[in-house]
Amino acid sequence: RPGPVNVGGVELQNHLLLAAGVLGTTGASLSRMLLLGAGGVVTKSIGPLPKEGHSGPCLVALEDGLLNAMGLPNPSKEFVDELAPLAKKPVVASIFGGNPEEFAEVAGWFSGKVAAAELNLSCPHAEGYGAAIGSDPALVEACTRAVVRTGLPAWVKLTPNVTDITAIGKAAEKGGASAIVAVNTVKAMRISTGLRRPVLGNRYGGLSGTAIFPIAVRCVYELYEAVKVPIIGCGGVSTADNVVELMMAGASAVEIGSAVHGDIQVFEKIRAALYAKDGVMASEIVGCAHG
Ligand code: RRO
Repeated sequence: RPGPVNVGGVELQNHLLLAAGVLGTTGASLSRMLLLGAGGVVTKSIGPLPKEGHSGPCLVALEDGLLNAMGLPNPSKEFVDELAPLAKKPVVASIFGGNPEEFAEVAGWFSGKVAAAELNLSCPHAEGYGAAIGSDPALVEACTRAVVRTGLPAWVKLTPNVTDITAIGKAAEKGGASAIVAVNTVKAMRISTGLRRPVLGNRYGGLSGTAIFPIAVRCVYELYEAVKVPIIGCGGVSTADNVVELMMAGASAVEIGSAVHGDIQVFEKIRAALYAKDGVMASEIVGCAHG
């Protein structure tokens, strides 16, 4: 079993983190996930103004994943108080904004209160936010730099919904990112044939879960060849073998989201399997599928 794992300027309890969005809306649920085996936790994304989110249905379970269009619901600055009981814990604040100034403002609220900021430049259905910014290398670089100036390590979460994810990763690195998180959800849609209308209130949204795991592997593999900063894999991880596979592609740590919906014990289970016997030898396996 490893001691603390340092990734992207954050000391984690192990290589597994709770992904943004899932169970990250209260301090109590974040604390609980740390007690249940997560090595670190990422909050639900917080933005410059309170936001209600989209009208429902917002979350639909599919055969092999989840389809969501929550619509960035968040209480904005008020959320900072939720994290007071978690001081010194491996908590990462997911943040979003519509421009570099807004990113800097929100990051400033969390500066000194969390271990890092994760820039959400990747929500697939957020007009003016998320992937709208995260597909433009110049904006990615500027938003990253604005957060770095607040003093927080900046993790940058990328969208898979671009032609060349390495160009975006390089822009984040140029802006001073401490780590790259790959990936957010895949833009997707389902239609109810019975109701003759889209299943989501917002019509389209983001697909997560097992269905997107191969996309995460491909993105991490491509990024590992393009950047030097650590990569944190995310997308459809539900087993210890998935964690090892993403590490072989190049991930230094892994985030888990949808699998927590089906099984609150998933961190404990994966951790037990991953560190059985001699434990995962991250130093030997990270990136070993290359070359
Ligand atoms: O809130 C959402 O609808 C949402 C966000 Br902010 C995100 O980054 N990714 C996603 O699938 N949904």
